[in-house]
Amino acid sequence: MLRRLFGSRGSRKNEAKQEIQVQEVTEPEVEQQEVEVQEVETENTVEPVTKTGLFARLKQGLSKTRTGFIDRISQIVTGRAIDEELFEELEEILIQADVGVTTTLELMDTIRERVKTDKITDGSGLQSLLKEEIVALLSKHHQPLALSDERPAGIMVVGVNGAGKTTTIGKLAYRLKQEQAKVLLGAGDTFRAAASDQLKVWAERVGVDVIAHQEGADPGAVAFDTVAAAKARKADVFILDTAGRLQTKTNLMAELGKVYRVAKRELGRDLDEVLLVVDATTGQNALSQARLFSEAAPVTGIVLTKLDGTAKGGIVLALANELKLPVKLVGVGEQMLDLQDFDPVEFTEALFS
Ligand SMILES: Nc1nc2c(ncn2[C@@H]2O[C@H](COP(=O)(O)OP(=O)(O)O)[C@@H](O)[C@H]2O)c(=O)[nH]1
Ligand SMILES: [Mg+2]
Repeated sequence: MLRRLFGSRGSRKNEAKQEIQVQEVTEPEVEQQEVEVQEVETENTVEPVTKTGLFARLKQGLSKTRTGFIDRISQIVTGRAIDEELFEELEEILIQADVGVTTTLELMDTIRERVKTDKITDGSGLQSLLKEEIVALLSKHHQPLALSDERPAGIMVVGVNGAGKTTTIGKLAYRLKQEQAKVLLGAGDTFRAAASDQLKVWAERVGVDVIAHQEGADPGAVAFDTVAAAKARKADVFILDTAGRLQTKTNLMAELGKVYRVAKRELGRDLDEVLLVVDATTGQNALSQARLFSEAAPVTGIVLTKLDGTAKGGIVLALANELKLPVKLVGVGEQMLDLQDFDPVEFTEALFS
């Protein structure tokens, strides 16, 4: 979970010093966050402590889904013999948790098969089997967030309005900064002045710079300037925000494609990641968002936000199974530390524990 995207490099520390003004503003907050985590755990080295802290946050963030999904499964399987009625009840819970009909039916087929071949006869065996099959399903197309060694690395963030794009960028910038990376943000949501203000607030908190234009400006121009500035300032990574748009509005989707091409041309290669931010509470619509955004821009992965706000976290299974796109990050709250690498085993563990 704490996989580093960037190694810590001494030379970057000197560069970071040039941004001293911004850092002064933000350091108290950053330290506060760290203290919070350390209080949850304790002792010795920072690494295991923080890791346990992140797992606790993930568990906490998944508590609604655990109650509405996994706990209900525990209730129905406990002390039951396995029969068709139990399978049907399980199926119903999966569908209600937003796993989706297609994925539920596939999952249930596998489970029915394995119950036979593994000669499972009791409810607790069935639950262990389900857990194993969930890990297998989530691992199918799994790929972590990956930034190449070329500098600057480029990330573009897309999605519908209110999905959590800007918040995700803030959290991701925080994390990269912790890894000693020099980060530059691009305020590509030029629809409303409030949108770039929101990004600036995050930037100030985290202690990174932002490239922004006036309200109503061409988002392609922001993309161009962001990449050019990232190169000129020798940034390690830039993250480009974009305006939210409905996947059904074809002209706006075409504009997104243009913004991507401008960034790509100026960078001289494909961006490292085009992250589609999806709100976990939107249910099965997430699948349609993923399909149509992928047609407009070369989406490389999904960020699933607001898992803390829903009992229907089963959507992650539908996304992992029905799209060729990996879920790369999950959002489990509004704070800086509430963005985590998606790890199939850890995620399932947090869900079942
Ligand atoms: N609870 C919770 N809220 C989130 C999460 N991610 C984003 N939000 C909230 O969702 C709202 C919309 O987020 P924003 O980043 O502005 O969405 P954008 O329109 O896609 O840029 C804000 O109030 C965020 O604080 C999350 O993982 N959990
Ligand atoms: Mg936004």
